[in-house]
Amino acid sequence: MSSPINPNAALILVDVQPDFMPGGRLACHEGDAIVPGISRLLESGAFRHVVATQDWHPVDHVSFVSSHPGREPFERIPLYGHAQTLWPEHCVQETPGAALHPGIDWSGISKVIRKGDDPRVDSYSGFRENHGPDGTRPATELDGWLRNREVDEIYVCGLARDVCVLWTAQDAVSLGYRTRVLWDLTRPVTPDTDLTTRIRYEQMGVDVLDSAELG
Ligand code: VGL
Ligand code: ZN
Repeated sequence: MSSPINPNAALILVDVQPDFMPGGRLACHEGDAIVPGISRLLESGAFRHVVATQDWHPVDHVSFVSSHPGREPFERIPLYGHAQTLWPEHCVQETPGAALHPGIDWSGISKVIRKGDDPRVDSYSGFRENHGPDGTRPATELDGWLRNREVDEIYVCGLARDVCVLWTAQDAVSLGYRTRVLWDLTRPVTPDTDLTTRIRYEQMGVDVLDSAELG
């Protein structure tokens, strides 16, 4: 994997956390299968800039079904004029399920972006929170951090392929980054919609490739 990857490219590792893996509170289908490939990619040193996002919720977070008595997990409700999925409690701040996955050596990464810590607002994308009570989507530090380093190209992977990876890629495209998703290093919450998910990436102008194609 030693490769001619653009030195102005960044790798964004989205929500590689135990709660999104088998045994976790909001397990993605085969979520742990991405861990060895991500480790290899980090060890290869192929990317100058590596950023991890970390889903990081307070216990009373608005996205938790436990905050909405009488509702079922995965039900969708209207919230601030948009649909909000009610998730099982996951990635509660300071719990083991919210840690960056302990099977990966994170020491060489450049930046960690924590998201979803406002109890009133969900946050899928690494770039911007979801819509809040005032109708805006507040930015995280990610875009500014990347621009300060003249990053113009982004490779995204992690969890989940149909939620946070998708929203992160979508924002990256709209912010003008050349955007690619490393498909084999992602897994979905909902595997039955995988084909539609893949088409959505392609329709937004995201290159879909496998990590073996790097270099
Ligand atoms: C995610 C649902 C809720 C994700 C985070 O990382 O894809 N999905 N919070
Ligand atoms: Zn979450």
